[in-house]
Amino acid sequence: MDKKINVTRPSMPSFDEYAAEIKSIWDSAMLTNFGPLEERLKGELEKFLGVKNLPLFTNGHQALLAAISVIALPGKSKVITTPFTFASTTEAIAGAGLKPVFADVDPVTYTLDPKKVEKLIDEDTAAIIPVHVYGNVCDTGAFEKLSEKYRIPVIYDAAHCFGVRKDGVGIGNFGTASMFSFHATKAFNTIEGGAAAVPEKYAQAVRNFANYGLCGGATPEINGTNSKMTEFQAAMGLCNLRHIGEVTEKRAAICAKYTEILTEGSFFDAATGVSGNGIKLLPYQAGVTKNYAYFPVIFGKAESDGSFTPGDQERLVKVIENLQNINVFPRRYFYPLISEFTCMKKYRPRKTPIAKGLSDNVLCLPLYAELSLRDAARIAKTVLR
Ligand code: T4K
Repeated sequence: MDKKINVTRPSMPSFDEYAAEIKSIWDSAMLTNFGPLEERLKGELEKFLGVKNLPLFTNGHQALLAAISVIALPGKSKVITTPFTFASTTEAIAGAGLKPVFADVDPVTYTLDPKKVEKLIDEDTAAIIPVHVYGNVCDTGAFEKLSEKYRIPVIYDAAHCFGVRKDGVGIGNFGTASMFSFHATKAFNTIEGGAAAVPEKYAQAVRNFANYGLCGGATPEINGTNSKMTEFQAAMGLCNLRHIGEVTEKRAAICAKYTEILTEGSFFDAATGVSGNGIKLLPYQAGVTKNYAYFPVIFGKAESDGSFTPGDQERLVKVIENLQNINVFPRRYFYPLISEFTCMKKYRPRKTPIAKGLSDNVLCLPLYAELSLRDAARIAKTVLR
């Protein structure tokens, strides 16, 4: 039996490196509540991500909830967002007491379509929450224009976008705020963890939100929760950050191997990711430095002019079966669409056919630094066959 290969496997430092990093916790006896390691990691991440204010959280979901709670326009009830994402995005909106309104996505990048968003903006719109899904960068220019025109904050879910830059600018600088996830399954992890890149005027309130809204005194000025990052999480982050360059290079090499084999023997349009082999891969985005967080494959019909229609469930099911037969477990991120969840029915979601086509036909292949190129080749050949 081949060894089991999951969709991902966390990058970890050596045991000795982590043990050395957590040793100081036994001297300080600070386990949590904004301890010295959390403070150090915050500073190092601000530098690495090229952002000024990055309050850290126990997970990305809580960071998004904090950003929405502090930044969304008060007295308004709706947030326009994408249904093609992980449950967290919509649950953070609902958790902040707001109603998610779903707009469709762009067929090439799978990110929220600003033109479709504009049609849904009304006087009740409290915020727009696009997602840089799989590390594909949203149309930040168009969202900036919408934000200025309607005076609505844009809060990016950048859970998949750790370390991504656009035209040399850290992705956390776009929009009003951006949330990052440092979950074990992400390109960079603090075991669980997350952060919100926010402008100065919101920085203290967002940080306080993680500590019941307390601002040093005994009486909170805002409602909050308890979502502070612990010292053990911060220590893992400090170690993992030392190796991020090497981890990203390994991920890039695996993506290159997948791409090489999956597009063999037919045309491949890198700009759209469409290959004549009946698949669409992530598109190339000019000026964007990737982090190689995910490797989604969409199955469907490719035309020689580069157009692509998602839709080949028979093949998708067969591929999953064949991969499982060699002990490989890809995942259908993100199927079903969030708007199809039973708990979303109460919001009466509108139809989003592009997102639906992607969701029904997507498969994320295993991607993590320790995956060998030999295994990647074996997986890609199985998909092609
Ligand atoms: N927004 C977006 C767009 C997101 O994708 C996410 C999280 C969030 C917001 C929220 O951020 P966080 O609050 O999580 O920081 C996983 C992750 O739990 C989740 O963080 C992630 N997105 C989502 C896409 O995937 P599952 O339920 O698929 O994870 P699980 O436990 O099935 O793990 C997948 C594979 O990874 C397993 O086959 C085994 C392997 N694994 C997993 C863990 C946790 C390990 O080898 N070691 C581990 O410690 O949700």
